[in-house]
Amino acid sequence: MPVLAVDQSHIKFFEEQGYVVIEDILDPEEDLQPVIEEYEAVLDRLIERLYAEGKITSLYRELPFGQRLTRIVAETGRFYSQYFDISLPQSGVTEDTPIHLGKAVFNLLRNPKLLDVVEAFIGPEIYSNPVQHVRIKPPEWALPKGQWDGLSSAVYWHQDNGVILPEADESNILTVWLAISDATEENGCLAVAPKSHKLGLLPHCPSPDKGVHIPEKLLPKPFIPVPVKRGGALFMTRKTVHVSLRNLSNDIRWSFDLRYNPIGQPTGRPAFPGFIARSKAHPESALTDPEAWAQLWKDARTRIARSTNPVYNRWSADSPVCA
Ligand SMILES: O=C(O)CCC(=O)C(=O)O
Ligand SMILES: [Fe+2]
Repeated sequence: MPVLAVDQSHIKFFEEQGYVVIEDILDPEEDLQPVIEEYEAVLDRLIERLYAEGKITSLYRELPFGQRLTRIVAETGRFYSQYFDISLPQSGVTEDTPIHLGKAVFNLLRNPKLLDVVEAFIGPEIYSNPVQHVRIKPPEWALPKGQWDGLSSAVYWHQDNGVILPEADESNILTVWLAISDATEENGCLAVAPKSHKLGLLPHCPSPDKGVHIPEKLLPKPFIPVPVKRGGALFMTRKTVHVSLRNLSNDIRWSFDLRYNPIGQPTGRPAFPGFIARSKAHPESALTDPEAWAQLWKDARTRIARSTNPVYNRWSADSPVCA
């Protein structure tokens, strides 16, 4: 029997502090390598297209993944986050908005070692919440100047509860921030405000160059950086106040932020598809087919593209706290 990565001391710390890091959940070779290889193919296709369009001067085949991505971002002055992301953007969705829906990612979302740990937090009826992203962040020097993109730039202070709809305010959504590369203070790991999950939902302000964020004057203090080694994860409640630090290193910082909630609870983004990842009561209800998962997202994309983009945000920039 493999040893479970989580124990009662993690759960107790999480309940008291609002976050906990658990290392060595996933094996870099067995669990992460298939995901990395899938993304290498995504980057290959993107680079070949950019080269054919004359937007870059080389295919950069000799460079490792992180340096290759960094190079094309720096050379073209553009973000490519949406080609890699595993969710749709919150605005401007068209029938061909890129999204990555590969089998290795689906297997990651339902990795049994990961779900064993999730089960220790939220129980055995586990729904994969569609509020999920991959963030492959190039070094800050390489990013387009004067532009902000939540998947590539540093993210401002927020609670995850603040970026979903009120329908999910009572849902027990667990954030699982999984490190694919070692996340350090230098390359932009997250920082959290311990015990901030006891403060309730704080006011957030929407802003085009900062995303939905908590205004500075309302921030709980102190905060502490939370490095995570690849294969480990930071777990947070939906009310834990957190931020990501800037990537001041010379390589990418790669993470997935996944969310899970007990089956039946609202996800906070009803226009997006989640799925049953594990059910002890009805094991046969779990989704196991990667194609079916990909199709759920493609259908959602078609639906959104043919109507108006839903609103995902409850906050107003006109609120006095945002002044
Ligand atoms: O990875 C980041 O930079 C931000 C992640 C985040 O806010 C989250 O996982 O909820
Ligand atoms: Fe977050």
